[in-house]
This record gives sequence, C-alpha cells and structure tokens, in this order.
Amino acid sequence: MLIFSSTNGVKPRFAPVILLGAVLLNTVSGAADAAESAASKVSKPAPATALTQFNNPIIKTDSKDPTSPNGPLIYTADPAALVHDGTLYLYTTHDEQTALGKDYRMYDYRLWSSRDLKTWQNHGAVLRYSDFAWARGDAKTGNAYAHHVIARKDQSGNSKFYFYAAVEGGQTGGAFGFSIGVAVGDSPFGPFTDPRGMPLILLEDTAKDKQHSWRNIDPTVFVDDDGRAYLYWGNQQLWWAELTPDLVHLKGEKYQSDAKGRMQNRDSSAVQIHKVDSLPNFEEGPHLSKHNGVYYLVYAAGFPESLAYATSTAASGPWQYRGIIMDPLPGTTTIHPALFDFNGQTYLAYHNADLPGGGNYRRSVALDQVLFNPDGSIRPIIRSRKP
Ligand code: FUB
Repeated sequence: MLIFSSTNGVKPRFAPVILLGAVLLNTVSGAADAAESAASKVSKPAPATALTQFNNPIIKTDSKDPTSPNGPLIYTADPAALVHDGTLYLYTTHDEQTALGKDYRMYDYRLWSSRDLKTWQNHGAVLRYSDFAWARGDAKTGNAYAHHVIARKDQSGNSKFYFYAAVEGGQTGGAFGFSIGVAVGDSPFGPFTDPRGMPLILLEDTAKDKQHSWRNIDPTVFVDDDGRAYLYWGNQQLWWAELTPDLVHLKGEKYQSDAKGRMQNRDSSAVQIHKVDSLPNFEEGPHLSKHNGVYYLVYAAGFPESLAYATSTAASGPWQYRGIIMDPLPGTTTIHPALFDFNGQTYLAYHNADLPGGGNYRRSVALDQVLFNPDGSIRPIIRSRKP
C-alpha cells in the first residue's frame, strides 16, 4: 500500500461488467505469461497438474452463503487463513468505501469459514478496530488494516486464538501512526480482547529505520515446531522480532502491569528487531509459512504489487529470493497473500478487484491452488474464475 501518492490510482467505478470481464481475461492471461517467464528464471518446469478451480472472488455477498451472487455485495481484502480442526477460517478486512471514495474505510474484521472450499459460512464481524481501547478512528477513514490469526493450545490443552492487527493510534509522545496490536480469544469466533492494553509494535520500535507513519502494518506470526514464535511485519521495510511463549509480548520487552493487568512503563530497549534487506522490491504483506519442510516468505513486491517469494531453512532466515508468482492484478494496486495447507493441498488466498464496482478501496478475496516444483520453487499461480 502506497498512501498519499499520486501513483495510488483508482480504477473507474461502475464500468460495465462485460467490459471488466473482457479486460480481466486479457490481463490475466498476460499476467500469467509474464509470471511464468519471471519464475522460469528461478525454477524448473514441472508436469502439468489438474488445478482446483474456484469461482473467484470467493466472497461476494454479505449473505449467509457469501458465494451467492444474491444479496448485498461485500468488499473484502487482506485474507488471513487459519486451518483448525478441519475447518478453514478465513479472516478478512472489510472495504467499506463508497464507489467514488479515494482512501480506505476499514472498520472491522470479517470471518468466513469452509470445510471443503466449496460451501462457505458467513460469521460476520469478529473484531473491530475500536476493540483496542488505544485505537483512534475518525469518520473519514477506518483503521482496521491487515491482520493475522493463529491458534495454539495452552497448557490445559485448550486452544487459544491470537489476532494480530494493524490499527492506528496508541503511540507514545503524541505521535500518530499505525501500531500492531494483539487480541486473544477462546474460540475462532472471538470475542477477542487485548491482554496488553497497549500496542505490541509502536512507531518508536522502528523509528531508526523508516519515518512514514504506516510502516508498522501487515503482521504475520509463525510458531515453529520448537515453540519459538516469530512476528514479521512492515511496509517498505521488512522487520521481524521473536515473541515470548505467551505470544503477546516481544522477547526482551520489560514492563509493569497495573491492577487490571494492562502494561505500564514499557521498555523495548532489549528487544531485538531485525531488518530483512534481502527481498527485492519488498512493499508489504509478508506471510510466513512452512511447506514440505521449507520456510516460505511470500510478499507484495513493487507498486502496483506483484506477489514474490523467498525461501529459507529457518523461520529467522536468511531468505533467498525465488521469484514472482503473480503479476499485478487489474483494478487494484495491492494484492496481500496468505499461503496455507488444507486437506493435502496448498492454496493462496489474496485479493483482487473483480466484483462489480470493485477497485483499490473495494477489493475481493480470492483463492487459487499453489503447485510446487520438485526443487521447492512455486509455480506461477494460475488464477481461476469458474469451477
Ligand atoms: O488493506 C489495507 C492495506 O492494503 C493492507 O494493510 C496492505 O497489505 C494492503 O493490502
């Protein structure tokens, strides 16, 4: 996301759907060709495999069945995928901008679920930016940017759900900008509550590297097999830090707690915040996952954004750049990836602008299958529209 820039163009709204479809088909095949050519520089071709086809965008209407075209359109973005007990929980942001609006309006996080990637359920809003007491919203634009949700069993064997989200507010010294907060729940549906009473990542934590107020966005959290937990995030710079075993503090963070358990006098001087500078054109939207023993970091590269990725033998890197798997999409400058395994296959969740009236601030969540080559490289994503 490039904010406050003249290059942050908005696609004309209300274009006839037929015209949009024609443009889309042309551009998609061009994008796939270009992605194929870019990725061929870093990967060997693999035999053709039948791909699961999706009727993208998956989330269309704010109906009981969100795949149904009948109902009020809903624009969703920034998917975060959690697979838990055989169900895919897809948490999305929610674009509420009007057709002519020129900035984000994002107030809440929506939850959609499926057990087969064919039939879907709408669970409504499960978190709102204002659930963080320190978040600051206004009537013009909301503050609920991209997020990530993970589950982990506690010592009694009960699952807890951790919702990491980028929202504005909560800074020290009168500063204003995006923070990353965390809220915890006992079920995938919430309610999620903030155990800290303050952000997890503040502007002051990254001030020596970058100055723009939206640098601390797009959290992704990965808990490795040895229990160590890693938070990656950033816009125009990628950072990571280790979390403590409770998953709600940074390793090395010092603080006192008030009577209600809220943190006071936070001191992050002993926290190690690592910069990652090895990813070409890193823009935002990092997503860390592990497939077949290899760590994958997929991210939005350049602007308008492509999807690029890197691999490593450890969650802490170092990261080896492996190429582009999806070119920029028609109608949206952002793309925001999430890679996940489900029922023996790997999938990519991302957003496009393919619903009628779609655009930069009215995006739509889509799914496509991910295929790996024998050397672990990812084949260019073939975007599907109809099953
Ligand atoms: O949705 C708001 C912002 O746009 C996200 O935080 C970025 O990843 C981009 O998708």
